[in-house]
Amino acid sequence: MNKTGNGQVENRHRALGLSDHHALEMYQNMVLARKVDERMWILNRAGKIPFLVSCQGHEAAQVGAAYALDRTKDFLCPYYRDMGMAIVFGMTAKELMLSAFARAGDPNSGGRQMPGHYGSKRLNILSGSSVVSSQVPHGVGIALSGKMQEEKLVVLTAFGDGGSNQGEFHEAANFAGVHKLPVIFLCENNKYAISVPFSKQAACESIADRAKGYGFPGISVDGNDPLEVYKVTKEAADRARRGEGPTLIEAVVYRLVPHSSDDDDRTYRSREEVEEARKKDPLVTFSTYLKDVGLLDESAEKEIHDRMLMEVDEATDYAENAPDSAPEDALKHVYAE
Ligand SMILES: Cc1ncc(C[n+]2csc(CCOP(=O)(O)OP(=O)(O)O)c2C)c(N)n1
Repeated sequence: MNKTGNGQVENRHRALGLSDHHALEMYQNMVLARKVDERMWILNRAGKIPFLVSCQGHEAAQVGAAYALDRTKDFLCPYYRDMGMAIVFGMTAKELMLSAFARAGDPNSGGRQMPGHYGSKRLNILSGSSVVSSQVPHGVGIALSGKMQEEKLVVLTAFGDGGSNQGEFHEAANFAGVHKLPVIFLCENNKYAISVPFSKQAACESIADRAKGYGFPGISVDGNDPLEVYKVTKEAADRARRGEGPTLIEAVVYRLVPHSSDDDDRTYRSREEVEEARKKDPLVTFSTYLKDVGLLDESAEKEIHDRMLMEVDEATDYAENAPDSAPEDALKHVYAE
């Protein structure tokens, strides 16, 4: 915690040009992502939804980064954990639940994609495939198109530490560096690719180091701090809009739950390690910051949690009772008609 000369906690969000309203809204979005995710685990264990990949522990990185973009014209090419980003770009709890239940009304794919494959033409979110890092060259393609059409748009594409070892990432980064494309590569480094720890994935110290080889800046930040992530992403977006090219941001986070609803993380990491990481849970640390600067107290915090929980309850009931996709729609958009 940084203190000013008179002993008060430094108001970091205002220094970044974020109003009090925006700081609270960021927190609310993080809470909503967490509560939707927690409900999805319960629904999965109750046998009501088939699968989930969780955003728990990544919310600050996702919300902080998405806040730094211009939602009226920028694009997201997210990966399966990026629920917080999808929420900031306008996806509702109802829409997320329709996707989890694979209902016809799911705006991501009408129930045809796996959950966590965010996509919405309305919200400028490009649908991805399950192949790790395939969204990265797609993002670079949109950035190229934006540059050619002089649209001043920025694309943010996100992936994990494991994803940063894929050829797609390296080829896309190289091309974007050569052509100075308006793209932000956001690596959410949670230190594991399923069971493989970072030390067995890469010999470099930080994923941010990789940017140097492609001729653009690489920055490593504390991904548990939404304001830090906002700051570096805003700088990257401003750089991109000025025509100065890409930036690689490594947001160091921790995945607080198993890789997916089908994983048992007790086989590859100790409970002590997970408990230690929970002390830096971004929801707790950001709420402490908001209290320290006088924006939040216990009752306002409870009000936000209760309101978000009610939204999740309504979304769950709505999606559970919504109609399934029609079987004849399964091949829609797969083959030319
Ligand atoms: C090309 C490819 N290889 C393997 C997989 C299986 N797979 C799915 S997620 C994953 C781990 C990815 O880890 P990371 O990029 O670190 O992201 P995290 O899930 O930890 O956020 C793997 C290996 C896949 N989907 N695609």
